[in-house]
Formats: sequence, C-alpha cells, structure tokens
Amino acid sequence: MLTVYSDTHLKRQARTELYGGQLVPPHECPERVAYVLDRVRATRLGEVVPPRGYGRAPIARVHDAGYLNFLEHAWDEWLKAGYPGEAIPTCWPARRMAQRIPTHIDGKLGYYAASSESSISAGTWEASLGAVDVALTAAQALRDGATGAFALCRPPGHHAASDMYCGYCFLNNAAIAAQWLRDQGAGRVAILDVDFHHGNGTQDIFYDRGDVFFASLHGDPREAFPHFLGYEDETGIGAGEGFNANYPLPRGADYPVWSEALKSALGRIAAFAPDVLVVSLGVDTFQSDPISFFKLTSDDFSRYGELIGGLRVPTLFALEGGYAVEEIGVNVVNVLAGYESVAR
Ligand code: Q9C
Ligand code: ZN
Repeated sequence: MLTVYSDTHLKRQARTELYGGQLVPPHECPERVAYVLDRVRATRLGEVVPPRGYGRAPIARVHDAGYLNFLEHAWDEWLKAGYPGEAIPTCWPARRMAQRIPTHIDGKLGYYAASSESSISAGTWEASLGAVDVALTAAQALRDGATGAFALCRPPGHHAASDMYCGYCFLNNAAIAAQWLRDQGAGRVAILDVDFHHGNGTQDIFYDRGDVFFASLHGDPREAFPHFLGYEDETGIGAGEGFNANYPLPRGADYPVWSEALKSALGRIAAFAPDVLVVSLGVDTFQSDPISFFKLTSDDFSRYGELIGGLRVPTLFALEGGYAVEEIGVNVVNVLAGYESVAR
C-alpha cells in the first residue's frame, strides 16, 4: 500500500496540553508519526511518497472562511497580546450567551474552540495545511486506481468541525478528502471512524447529507471525550436522515464487543454501496492507550483490517489518534497489512 508522508508535521511542536489540571507535554506529539513511518519501512508495506500541494480551495469546501482566517493568524495575534505561553481558550459562548465573533484573540479562541487541551503554537497552521495535502495526495492515489492508500498525517482531524478546533484537531483531513473525492466524481463516499473517540467534527460536517455516510465506533460520550456528541440516536437530519450511525461502547470493550459493532457498521456501509471509503484510523482503541478505555490487542488490529478489506471498496486510511507511542506503528500497520491481505 502507498503511504503519503511529509515532515511538515514537525512544524507543530506544541509544548503544552491542558490535562488533569496541569500543562503536560502533548499526547499528540511528533514522535507518533516517526514510529508509524519506521514500521511502514520495516515491514515494507509499500512506497512512501511526499504530498503534492492542493492549496486552500479543497479546505474551503469544508471549513468556514472566518475559521480559516482565525487559524492562520491566531498565533501572531496571541503573541501580539503579549502572553508568554501557548494559546489556550479560557471562556466560551456558553448557553444563552451571544454567538458573536469577538475582536480580541481571547474571545476568538473561545468562539472557535470546542475544547481547551489543544494549545495553538507557532507552526500549528502550517502543519495542519501539510496534513491536508497528505490526505489529498492519498485520495488522489485512489482516483488513480489504487485499492488502498495511507495518509500518514498529523495533526489529526476528526474532531475539527467546519468552524471549530477540538481534541488535537484543527483541519478535518478525512472530511476534506471525502469532499474532494465527491468533487472529483465519486457519487457516494462512506467514512468509517474507528478512533477511540467519536468523530464529532466529521459527523457535524456531513450530518445533513445523504451522499456521505458516516459511521463511528467510540467510547460512550457519557464517559468519554468529546462528551457532547456521539450518541446512538444521532442518525442525521434532512437529506442526511439515516446516513449517520454511532456505536457508543462501554468501558473495557474488547475485540468481541468492538468487532460486533464494526461488523454492524460495515453492513450499513455495504448497503450504502459507496464508491470509496475513508477510514479515520485512530489506534487509541489499544489496550494500553494512556487516555482511552478499550482493550484491543495488536493482533486485533490485523483482524479488523481484514474485515474492512472484505468490503472490497477502495479505501483511504487517514491517521487520527493513538497515544501508546511505542506501539502505534505496529498497530497502524497491522490494520493496513490486514486490509491489503484481503483487498489487494
Ligand atoms: N481525560 C484524538 O484522538 N482529551 N483526540 C481527553 C481525557 C482530549 C483525542 C481527556 C482527547 C482528544 C484525535
Ligand atoms: Zn482519539
């Protein structure tokens, strides 16, 4: 399988994540993709190619113009405000407050953030743009006839909505790739989100659409981030009614429990008959992930890669979460190799 990779991700080197009441080194760190790249090479998964540049137009198909302008300039505005640390929101337009966009960076951060762990640092915008190019280059490979392609991107994307950053995510790589594939002529696109966390951003972006089916397996939002989306009764709205499927799962879910939900999601996707599948590939479902509560083993990742391959739909895998850093490469490549063993 082709892997697309660029070291532009190194431009995001945030020093802080607000976690447990402390500023800690971010779980979403550059070493994550280094481990994955090492494993791709060690296992000879396939060629590793750099991305092409796609510019801002495909991003503007998914994200709000005001939001993109905010992200581009947030770090400079934060510096101009004279603050010593990284940019973290401290207030929000909560219930019954005005949904107006403030002019001061403190207000803009709260307006455009859905959560506060994802410090904006120098280079966050540039790295986020780079991740989109990685995803789009992998999508292009599918258009060119590949059965599978892997976007080795960071920062991740699936928590980012049209106009909100959230959960280490700024631009929604998978959603931008899915929309781009539609714009290139794919009639129906399915997105399968297997990250431990609900893909709230992706769900929100396609919630009223019948041409993009979204399914997500994740920790029950009553117990797990992002807490405010991902319930089973969220099934889509308007033309999108029936095209959104959530599988919230309990603490301790192991492969028998998790794979039963996956098989159900794959059945829904098969019935939708997509031209192409985008997998939001987070491996924070791993048993020793430091911030999650599922119990998948490294072998389980191979097994579910095979199940996805059984769909026989050209598939773009975009990296999302996974924070057991030393095992992330084995787990990600197990999925990809499992897929290829069936789908090639
Ligand atoms: N106590 C992704 O996997 N913090 N984002 C959770 C748990 C945010 C995860 C706090 C986790 C975001 C792409
Ligand atoms: Zn996650």
